[in-house]
Amino acid sequence: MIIAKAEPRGVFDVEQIRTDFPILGRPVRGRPLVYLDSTASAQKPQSVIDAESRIYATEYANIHRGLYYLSERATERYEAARRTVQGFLNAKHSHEVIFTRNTTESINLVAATYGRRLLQPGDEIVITGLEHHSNIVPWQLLREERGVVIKVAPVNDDGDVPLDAITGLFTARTKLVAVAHISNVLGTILPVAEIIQAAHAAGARVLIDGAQAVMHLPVDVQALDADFYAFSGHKLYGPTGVGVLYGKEELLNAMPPYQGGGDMIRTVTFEKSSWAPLPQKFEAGTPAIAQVPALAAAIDYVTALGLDRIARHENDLLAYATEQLTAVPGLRVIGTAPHKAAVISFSLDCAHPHDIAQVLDNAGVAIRAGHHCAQPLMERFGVPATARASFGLYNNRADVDALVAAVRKVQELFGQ
Ligand code: 7TS
Repeated sequence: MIIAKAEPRGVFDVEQIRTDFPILGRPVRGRPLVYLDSTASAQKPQSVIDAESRIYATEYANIHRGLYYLSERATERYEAARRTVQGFLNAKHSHEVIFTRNTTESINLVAATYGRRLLQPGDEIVITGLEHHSNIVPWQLLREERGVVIKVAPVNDDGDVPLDAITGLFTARTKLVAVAHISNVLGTILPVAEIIQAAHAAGARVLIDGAQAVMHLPVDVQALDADFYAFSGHKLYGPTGVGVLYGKEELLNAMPPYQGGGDMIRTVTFEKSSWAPLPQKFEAGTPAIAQVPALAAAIDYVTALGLDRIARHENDLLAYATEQLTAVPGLRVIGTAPHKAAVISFSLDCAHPHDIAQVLDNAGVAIRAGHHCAQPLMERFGVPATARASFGLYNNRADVDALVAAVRKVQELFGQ
């Protein structure tokens, strides 16, 4: 008899997982912490905290330079982490993984090198109306310097950007398409595989801002055929101060260095310098020596849990939270696209988002209120700000219940 190998149910033990995150055990304002701001930055499991402190305690020295034991060990850890990221993104080569400070720096790197060297005045960059400022402003700086043209694909009332809203902007001058994989405000998941395919057919390169994607779904840069893919460690349960830029080898080789300094050169004379090969060419100066291996520990952590299972857990929370919140009178959910990650922006007709966040904070519930570094998107929806609850792998239904109870309290306090 053949027994079908069923997907184990209930093995995603969120209560057990929560014990991996020491901060979730601390009270806030005398109440258990309900952390619903993972979109801004995620909390860290003990294994990540340990990985970073282990480097300082046992294996710390500057990398790539010292011909002695500790420096060799630290260099090995750093380069092993690069291979971990390579595997995580399924990049073809480890030298296609560049360590940066964060997503912001990864995008600025592309704008300052690929943009400055390879784009001409009049060339067009297509973005969407739901981008974070870090995928808007670098292109505006480039526009001031190089005279490139920025075109913006509109967001519809659901918070979606249909494929044809993007491809409809393509012309013979379109050279780069730079889009978020997932919106940090609305949770909308953009059809990046289709966007990349269409952009390539139109002769354009594509940068994906994956800051909000890598923690919610598996990413395969080769299957996507992405030209550039950027993310931050701190949103992926990893340390602050380290981010990643993936770029195709041929593109990275064609690009000039981003910053000049130590580690990125082959030879230096006062007349002329030459550059180190990838990835060093883009990693000038002493990098995040202790944080990079801790990012690898974060990747190991989410990989062991399984991104598919994390996504299922978060989708369950999203559905539950959406149902509960929409039952609150006067509450408007902003962002109702069919494909969404576990991020809910909302407003109440009786209270400003800052008031909502403050009342929730008194109940120990941490949410974000503001424009979320997406001011054009706020304008699109005609609101100055939203309240935003976002969920990570460690959130549970009790967190949703606490959120909804606190939102109902806002209604009581501010409503008629
Ligand atoms: N792109 C997206 C889609 C983001 O959500 C963010 C940060 C960034 C880029 C920039 O990431 P950083 O690590 O370089 O700062 N988003 C948020 C947020 O939603 N609330 O705080 C930061």
